[in-house]
Amino acid sequence: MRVCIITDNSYIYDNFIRILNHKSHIDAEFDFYYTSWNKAFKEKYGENGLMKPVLLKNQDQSFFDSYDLFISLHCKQLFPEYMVKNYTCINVHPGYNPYNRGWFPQVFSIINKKPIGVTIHLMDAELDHGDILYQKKLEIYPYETSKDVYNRILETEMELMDEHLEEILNSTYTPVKMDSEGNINYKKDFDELCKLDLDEKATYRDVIDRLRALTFSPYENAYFYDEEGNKIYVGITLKKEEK
Ligand code: 0FX
Repeated sequence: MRVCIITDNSYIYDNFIRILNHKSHIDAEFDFYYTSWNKAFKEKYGENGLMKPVLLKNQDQSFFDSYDLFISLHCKQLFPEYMVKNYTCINVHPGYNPYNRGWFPQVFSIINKKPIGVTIHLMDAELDHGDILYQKKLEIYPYETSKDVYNRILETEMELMDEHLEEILNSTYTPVKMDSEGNINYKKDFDELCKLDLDEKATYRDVIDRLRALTFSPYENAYFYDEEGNKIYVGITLKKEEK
């Protein structure tokens, strides 16, 4: 069988290759693609290396017909409706569907306390939607920032892929419908969170949660403007006492 993997995340690409190297019994050919506008990948992998650029909406039927399975491992592109309706497409999503689907799930889970984790699901035409194949919930600890939680999510994604790859390739899974539509966040919701209103009244608990949800070095997320109009970025450091 031929499998098309599309990823825009280096950690995931490197670790997925490592997983495949340990599974020499697998009888499948894998082609790897990144999103053509991903500049970092273009610089790293060029046009004709092991990874190739692709723009899914510009591909013709012969491209899609040449694969038995498509897997999105943190792909920047939305898969076209034609593709998800006619081919088996699987998404590895850094969130616990149906909660906080969409943009940066752990950021929203730190704040709204909805479950976080990893979901591997069949794709349909809606965002981070479709029958669930595998899931793992993770806890968020009070001393963690968005980055700490995200790093554990990535590790868990790779663990789930390692555990279930053969079943995914052989379609020996049992898809389960989402029990509700859950909720969805967009980039504009994240951008709103980043704007701090210095006059807003809140508890320390809420302020610490908001700041840790937005702390992800080297990104500059939360900010306010000082009286001279300077934009001041804010992050937080949390440290659990060593016992
Ligand atoms: O690999 P990924 O998590 O994102 C990719 C795709 O780019 C994205 O479109 C897709 N929805 C996702 C499943 O896979 O990497 P990232 O660099 O976009 O984000 C990783 C984390 O970095 C994010 O959870 C929060 C943090 N971050 C990212 C950006 C761009 C920030 O805190 N601020 C930012 O401005």
